[in-house]
Amino acid sequence: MSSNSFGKLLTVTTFGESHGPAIGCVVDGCPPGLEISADEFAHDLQRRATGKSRHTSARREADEIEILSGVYEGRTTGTPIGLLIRNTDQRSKDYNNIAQQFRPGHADYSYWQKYGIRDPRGGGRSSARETTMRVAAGVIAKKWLLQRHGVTVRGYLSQLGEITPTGFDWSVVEDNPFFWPVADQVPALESYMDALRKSGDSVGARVNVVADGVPPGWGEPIYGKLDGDLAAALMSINAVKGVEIGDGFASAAQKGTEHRDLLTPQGFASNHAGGILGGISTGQQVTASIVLKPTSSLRLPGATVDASGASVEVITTGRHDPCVGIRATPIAEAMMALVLMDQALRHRAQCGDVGEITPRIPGTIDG
Ligand code: EPS
Repeated sequence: MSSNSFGKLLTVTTFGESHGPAIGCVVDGCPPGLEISADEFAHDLQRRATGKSRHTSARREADEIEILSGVYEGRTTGTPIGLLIRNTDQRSKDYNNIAQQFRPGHADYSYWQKYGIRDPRGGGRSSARETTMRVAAGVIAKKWLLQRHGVTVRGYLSQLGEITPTGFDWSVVEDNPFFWPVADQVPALESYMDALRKSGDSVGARVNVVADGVPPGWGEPIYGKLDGDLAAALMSINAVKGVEIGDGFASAAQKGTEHRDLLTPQGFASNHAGGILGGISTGQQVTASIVLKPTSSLRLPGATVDASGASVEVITTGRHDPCVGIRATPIAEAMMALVLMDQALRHRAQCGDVGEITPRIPGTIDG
């Protein structure tokens, strides 16, 4: 299968299936000298992992990273960094009954039509399990961005079904299993998810991700725009159905006078553009938002066809997420970090000798 790699100067290749012996990735192009140890991957991997609350899949994976290459005495050497995680809690019998059926809303049918063969155990490569290695690779990018440029990337859940935040506080996002920015709403989210799980249905969600500290100049017009790369990277996350940069689709209803971000010597007066103009960062916060579809593996029966083309009703049993978006915040952060690091290296390669450019205004006023 091709197209398992992305990036230009920092490339990431992921491999492995949800129920295979292991999943892994190769991160190539990381500059030498970055201190990194296996322990440093645990935090983000655990933020994304299943089995952390009753609101996500009950599969329990250790998600322990083995560094296979590219690191010597705790520092990157500039050679490809090989990372591996062994799968330890597959329960492939959950998929025996549906191995010859196509779940509605799932990639089963389209993978079958493309390859004429598929690994039905846990969805193979189309499983959310594939996102694990994106998060692992993202740990390297987050660390490099912070050390080299003071850039931070963080995200939060900005919609769960029809529920939206009633306020905003970064300090509570990591204190609840949803990455939700309003502490008072968490009990309501828990009740909503409990009822949803009981009903056997699933729901969609939205995640916002932002990068602070990105300097102006990152991004390559025309075909390597920063927003273009972000859109592609975020859309490549399994289950993502929509991506917005800045005000995104809301821009359709805006007037130019409302949408444009006025420039002052003290900084931009607003940030409707999401920190990107002409595909190049402006020095403002880079903002993106993604929508993940409702999980398609449902125990509620649905019409489909089987591999012989006969009409059947499919029921999916097993340990599924009623809302895969609940675990998506670290994945979106990782993809944004990887794109930013790639673009930072590309900017250095072409424009590293340009020198100081004036005038440079700070980012967004009060932003
Ligand atoms: C998934 C189904 C469940 C989840 C899995 C994603 O796995 P299983 O194959 O065991 O039924 O647990 O998520 C992970 C294992 C993970 O690490 O994210 C699916 O169909 O996408």
